[in-house]
This record gives sequence, C-alpha cells and structure tokens, in this order.
Amino acid sequence: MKLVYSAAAAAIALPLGVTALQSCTKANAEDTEPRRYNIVYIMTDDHTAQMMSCYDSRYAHTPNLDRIAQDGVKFTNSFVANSLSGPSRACMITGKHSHKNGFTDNESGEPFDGSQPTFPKYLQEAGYETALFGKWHLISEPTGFDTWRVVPGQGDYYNPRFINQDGTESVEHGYLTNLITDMSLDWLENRKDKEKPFCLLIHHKAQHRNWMADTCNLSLYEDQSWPLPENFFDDYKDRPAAASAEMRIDDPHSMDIVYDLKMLTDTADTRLTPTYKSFVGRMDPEQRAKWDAFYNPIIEEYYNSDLKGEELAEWRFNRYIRDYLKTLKSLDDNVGRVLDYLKEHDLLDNTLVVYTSDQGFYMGEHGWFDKRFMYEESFHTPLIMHLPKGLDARGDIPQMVQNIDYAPTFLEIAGVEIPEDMQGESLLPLLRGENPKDWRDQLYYHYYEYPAEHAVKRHYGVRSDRYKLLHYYNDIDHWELYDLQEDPHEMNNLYGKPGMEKVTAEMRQRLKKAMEQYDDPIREKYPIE
Ligand code: SGN
Ligand code: CA
Repeated sequence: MKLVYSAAAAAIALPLGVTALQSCTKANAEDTEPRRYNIVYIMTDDHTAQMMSCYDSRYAHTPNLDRIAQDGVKFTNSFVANSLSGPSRACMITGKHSHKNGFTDNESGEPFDGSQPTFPKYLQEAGYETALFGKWHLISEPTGFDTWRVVPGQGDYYNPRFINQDGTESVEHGYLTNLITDMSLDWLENRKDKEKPFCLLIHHKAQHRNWMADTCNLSLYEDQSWPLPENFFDDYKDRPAAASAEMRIDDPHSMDIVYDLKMLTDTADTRLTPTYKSFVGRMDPEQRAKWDAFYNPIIEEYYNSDLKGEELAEWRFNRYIRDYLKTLKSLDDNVGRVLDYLKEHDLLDNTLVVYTSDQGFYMGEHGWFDKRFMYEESFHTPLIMHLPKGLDARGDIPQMVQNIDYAPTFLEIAGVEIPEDMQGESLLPLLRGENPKDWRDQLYYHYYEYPAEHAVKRHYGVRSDRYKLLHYYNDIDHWELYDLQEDPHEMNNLYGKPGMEKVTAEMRQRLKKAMEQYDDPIREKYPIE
C-alpha cells in the first residue's frame, strides 16, 4: 500500500516512535512534521569490511570513510540477502528478498522488472527529487529517478562509457570513481528545485574486479606486504561446495595472471588476456604510458623470478591486496569530496549519509577472492552512516541488519508509510539510539547463481547471533552448521556431528520459520519437518 506524502497524513500514519523526530515545541508548525531528511546513499561494489580501517586495521587506511563512522554509526552486524551485485541492488531498492523482487542472479539475463514499487519511486511521490549515478547492473533502465546516468553492465575504470537518460551512450575522459563523484556533485550543485528534499544514489564500480587503480595511485603501498590469512590453505574438509568453488587466489584459472594481476607480455595468452587488453586499450597514450612505466619493471621481475608454491601464493596475494588498496584510495578520496561538499553547503545536519557495498568480499580467507557464499566475509557488508541532527545514535550498532532494511528506513525518514509487502525493517529506532527488545534475532539468505562463473552452488540458510545453518541444493544436497562463537572462520562443519542434535533441530526450526516469514517457494521443494 502506498501513501503519497502529506504532513497531516504522515502524522497519523507514522508509527509511534517517529514522533521522536518531531520537535516538542508547539510554537513552530514545521516542527510538527517529520523532518524529511535528504538522503545521500553511497554504494560501492565488492568493498568489504576487512578493507576499511574503521572495521579492520590490518590492510587499509580509509580516513574519509572513518570520518563517517567516527561522527556517526557503524553497524557491526550488517549483511546482504544474496551476495551478488544485481540481486543485492534489487533487494536494496525494493526492500524485498530475491524471490519476491524477481532478480535472483546476474547471469540469466532476465532484466529487473522496473515497473515494481521501489523506494526511489515512493520518495518521488512524496516530493523528493531523486538521482542515480554510476553502476546500476539491473539490465532494465532505471525507474524512479528524476535524473540518472549509469554505466553499461560492470562499467569501465578508464575513459568509461555511460548510458544517458535519453538512451544515448557517451564516453567520458577520466577515471570512473572521480567521474561518478563529479556527476553527483554537479547534480547537487545545479538542482532545479532546492526547496525539495533529495535522495542521491552514488553507485561506484570500485572495488570490483579487476581493481585498476588511477595512474596517480599506482605507486602506493609497494613497500608493504602482508602475510597470508591463517586459513588461506583451507582443505575444505566436510565442505564440498567450498571445495568445488573456483575462486582461489593461487589458482591461475580463477585469478588470471594478466587480467587480475596485470602481468601482460607480448606473448601472454591466458583466458582473460583479451579482456585485459580491451581494458588497457581504453586508456589514452598518457594514461597508458604511466600504466606501463609502473607495471613493466614488476612484470619483468615476475617472469624472471620463477616463484613457486607458497612463495608464489604470497606474491599473488600481495599484488591483489595492493591493487585493491590503490583502487580504494580513489574511493576514499572521493567519499571525502562528497562529505566536504555537504559540510561546506551546510547540508550535513539535514542529510542522512549512508555508505555501504553491494556485498562483502574474500581477501584471501579460505584462499579466495570473490563473494557469493553465505560465509561471513561475503554475507557481511560494511554499513556506516553519518546521521542528521535529531538522530542521536553514535558508535557501534550491534543488531543484525540486512540490505532489505534500507528501503523501509528511507521511507520512514521521508514520512512515507512502509508498505506491508516490504520485507525489511526500518533501522530508524536503531538510528535514534534505541535498543528495541523485539529486534530480529535471525537473518535469511538465498543465493541462486549456479552454474556460473566461480562455480558457487545454490544455497540458502539462516544465521542467529551464534549459529549458522546452510543447505546447498540443486546438483548437491549438503548441509552445514557452524558455531560462529567457537569457529568464526567457519572451518568446522558441525552438521551431523554427535552432540549437535539439539542445536541442529533448533536451527532447522529457525530456517523453517524464516522461509515461511519471507515466503520463499523453495520450501516446497525442500520442506523442513
Ligand atoms: C564478473 C566477474 C566475476 C564476478 C561477477 C559478479 N568476472 O563476471 O569475477 O564474480 O562479475 O560480480 S570478470 O572477468 O568479468 O571480472 S558482481 O559484483 O557484479 O556481482
Ligand atoms: Ca559486487
């Protein structure tokens, strides 16, 4: 059910707690309305919490992202519903799990049904001005935005193509992370009706594969190296789906020496060499000269070194981490530009700034890169927010939240009634600093893209604050159970182990409940007693 915003209607329709947004003074009529905060939603791609210094200090230094967390809030238990780009974006924009919004995977090529309700559409109806810039990845044209400009598919890091709102395609000169920010700030600066509240979605391609840094950042971090994560050489015991995945950093078929690690030679002929050549082929002569000047000595050293075994794995891991960090430098700088703009224009007090990613990512844990699994690293996604005046939470928020929660949160902020069929929960009580007693105590997950690149089998599962139960299905029928307290890296599958009967039965009931609550039709195929 939709409700077009009107101050009177909102005052009646809003849940009780929302009155906390309103000032207590009766003198000012404006104070009796909910504050319709602006929303700046920055979503990156494949940016994982292990690579943000406010979450994890081992690798990255992200001062601008840390500013958001320091002045605002950091969700320490933030998750996605389906750890893959398109599906994650569809969950986020609809507030519904994949089986409800219809966009279950990237590779089937089925476009997102843009005629369905989404939070930008509700916000538009409520008088917000809405805009989207960057990666969209839902195949159909964006709907619900007054202004949009998106990249085709995954987008290009260098001199990227853009799809314009009039259907034409154009190429911009420069580096994508800078360009998406330029467009976003330009839109903020030149908005037609500055009286209207706005909702701006800044969707970066960074940190997606193949981590091509801006030329100005290429030489960073070369003097640093990091040890392999403890479970890099995971034997995948009792985890056949993990064993058959194709995402190991030390597997040349999965992580390509040319495409991913940039070791191009005249005779290179790997699976992804042609794609890499097309990417570097986008550069202008000056960009290319800087790129080659940086990589050529490393390429020469690599092919002369004849590294093997663990030494080679370490070398590959460190090149991966460095490229990721260099790409991240642009991202952090550009988030800084947005924060500075909002500050300089006195918008921070009236704007909710959200920073998140379409999912988490593996940085060598289990030997992997990529995502997809319901294991913690890719099920998690970073979520930090700078809160406007009137929302008083600060510091870490430990409650379990999921990307289906963003849409209802934004609606509640705008004074729009949350439609009954939205499956997420508004985060507003948490942003007000409350500790709701009845907050959810479990999360549901369902991943569909198989057979496909990286060979991660279909699975669904439930996570409580301590345990996780997963079922891999389709061409396999395999269950896993983890005690996250005792085994945070999920190395020890307890399913079917003696002594686990009670926990298993409880977790199966939790899964059954979650599947019923979210009405996932897969439960008819795999009923739980
Ligand atoms: C591309 C990548 C994959 C990645 C998917 C999905 N291959 O296909 O490594 O898992 O995107 O990523 S590449 O050779 O094209 O780089 S997602 O974030 O868009 O879901
Ligand atoms: Ca992604």
